[in-house]
Amino acid sequence: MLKKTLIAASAISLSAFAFTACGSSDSEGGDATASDDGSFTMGFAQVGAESGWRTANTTSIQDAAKDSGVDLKFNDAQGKQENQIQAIRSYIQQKVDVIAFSPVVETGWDAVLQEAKAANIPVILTDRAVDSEDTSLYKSFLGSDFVVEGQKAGQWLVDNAADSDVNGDGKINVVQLEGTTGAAPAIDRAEGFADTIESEPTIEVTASQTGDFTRDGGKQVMESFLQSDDSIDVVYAHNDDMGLGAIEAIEAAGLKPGKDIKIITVDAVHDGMVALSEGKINLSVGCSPRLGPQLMDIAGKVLDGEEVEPRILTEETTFTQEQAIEALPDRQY
Ligand code: GYE
Repeated sequence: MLKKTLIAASAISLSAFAFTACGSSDSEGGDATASDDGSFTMGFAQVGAESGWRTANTTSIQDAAKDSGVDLKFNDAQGKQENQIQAIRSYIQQKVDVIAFSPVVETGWDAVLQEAKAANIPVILTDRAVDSEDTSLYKSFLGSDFVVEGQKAGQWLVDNAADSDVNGDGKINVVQLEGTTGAAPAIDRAEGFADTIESEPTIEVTASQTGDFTRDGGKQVMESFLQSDDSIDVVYAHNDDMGLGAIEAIEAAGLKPGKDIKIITVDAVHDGMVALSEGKINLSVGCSPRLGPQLMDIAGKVLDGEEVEPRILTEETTFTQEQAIEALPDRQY
């Protein structure tokens, strides 16, 4: 037991060293105030690099930190909650001024968030929610409303039900590619969609499985769906990347994505928008990854002692094939 604790402790201090070595902060931190010139140190614990959305989100955060003179310490947790917890603990040890993170899953954050609170380091949730009942554990949650995104996806299908019974059996059979199990966007996008399609009894989700928000995951799950079911009318993918993986599987099976099987995705980031403009995706629900500028702004306010809203929503839209063709030339992600 003691040995285990020692190993764990040395792993943490080793990684703390690794983080320190990459950063260059001379801030005292831990006192929840920015320095006189408004600059501060932020520790950011990112989910990983699982999707085009995530890559654009990371770029936005890094660019915004640079633009606002924030000393950013950045960690990529490779999709693992334990890595994120370790990164947050390291930021606490380093006494950063503020911690921001995008929680890979909703549950299991109370202990580490209590440690940050005890160290007087404010925390800002970015993009994804935690299910902690104690909302004093974080100052604000910035990001999209994923339930609404699921509702928009469902509403499009309800509105286009007449054209979506591709195989003509009188039912609209939907297969769902879920995001990472336990992640807020996977839970909420499934819920919003399910609630909305209830108004159209011919629509039914016949199979649903996680593709972990990755292209490969989406491809593999779609391959197995196609092998066991030849009556699929629609794919609802919780992000573009899984939809793009599904497109590969559908084409490999000799079918036309967007025609023989309709595809609805969420994110509307670059590669998804291209597939949409080519007619391979039928609708993509927008979810902006460009949270960096707003995040730096909120962090600055928190450190200045200003009140911030506990929930800050980003505004989103949806894209049809025609709208994707129009939007693509000026789109930065
Ligand atoms: O939709 C997906 C990514 O949390 C909103 O995570 C984000 C989701 C996004 O992997 O592509």
